[in-house]
Amino acid sequence: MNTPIPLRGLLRTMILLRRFEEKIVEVYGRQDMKTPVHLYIGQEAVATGVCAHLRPEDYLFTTHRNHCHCLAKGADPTPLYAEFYGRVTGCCRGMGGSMHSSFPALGILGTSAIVGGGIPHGVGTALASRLRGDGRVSVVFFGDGASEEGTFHESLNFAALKKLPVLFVCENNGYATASPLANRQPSGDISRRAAAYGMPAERLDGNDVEAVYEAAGRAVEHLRRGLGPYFLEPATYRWKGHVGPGEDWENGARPRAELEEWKPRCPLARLLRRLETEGFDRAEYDLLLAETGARLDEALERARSAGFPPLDQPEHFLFRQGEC
Ligand SMILES: Cc1ncc(C[n+]2csc(CCOP(=O)(O)OP(=O)(O)O)c2C)c(N)n1
Ligand SMILES: [Mg+2]
Repeated sequence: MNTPIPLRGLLRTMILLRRFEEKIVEVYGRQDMKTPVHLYIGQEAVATGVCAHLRPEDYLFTTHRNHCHCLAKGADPTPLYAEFYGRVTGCCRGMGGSMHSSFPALGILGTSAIVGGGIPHGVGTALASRLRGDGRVSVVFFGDGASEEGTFHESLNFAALKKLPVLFVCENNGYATASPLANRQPSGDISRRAAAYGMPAERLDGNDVEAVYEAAGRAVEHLRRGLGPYFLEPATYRWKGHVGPGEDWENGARPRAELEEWKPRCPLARLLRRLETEGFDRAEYDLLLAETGARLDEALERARSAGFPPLDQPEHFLFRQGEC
């Protein structure tokens, strides 16, 4: 790629993603955020590096682990937090919880917590873009577990057949709930299956935001040139448990030593080290952390102080025309 990688912009996004979720960890014990939360801490380089190439009108589909994909696409933190608190100002008006984020103005038409459920949705919007000739691309984020669903194969086959502008991003974090990949698949190489459908498929280090940015750049350019779908398989690791703010070794779901092995590979620390070799000042990083933290504290408080949905008004459940 000839254009320089916007490292500082990527750093700002990664700090936002990390601090957004750290705040959830901080407040979750108060028991007033009732939604289950599937945290993304440790995987931030993937959403950051991919979404940096997207335009506001491009479509994005994600999963139960969706907060950071939405933020990286440009979502406002306040309606996300408000949704987690079940407030009327939430992105689903307090009726969806953290697994169903929706920001139609940002091309996030709705999120499915059914594993693999977002994959055909992204193929559908890509087909719509092709028929309309509107130049939008679709990106679908999903986990290694979703590659075991039938819809994964149906969707990849159809997208390749019709040469649709859809980027499949399989975030291989090595686990589906408490099941390690090695116990579920004969070969851990998911991208080979995508390649078999006749699309470019790359495996990469999902904790290296520069590598993700470059691969996603190649992929999105391929889509925009009308050359058909593209598949990325970034390898990464989630620091928190499958659901909730714990770490999943306490309950025997995975070995603590494995988590400790991955922590030094922190994608944010890695980018910071890289920037420091170019003279980036640590004080600037600390300032960014503090500013982002203060902004998120405000968002959290604004979210928590809003009212609950009017459960006696059935029309509250209906989407207004033009909302999606
Ligand atoms: C069709 C379906 N089966 C099972 C579940 C329960 N479930 C929720 S998340 C999950 C694991 C998903 O693993 P993966 O796709 O790798 O995503 P990750 O949680 O690692 O981000 C399972 C089995 C579900 N939501 N939908
Ligand atoms: Mg997984």
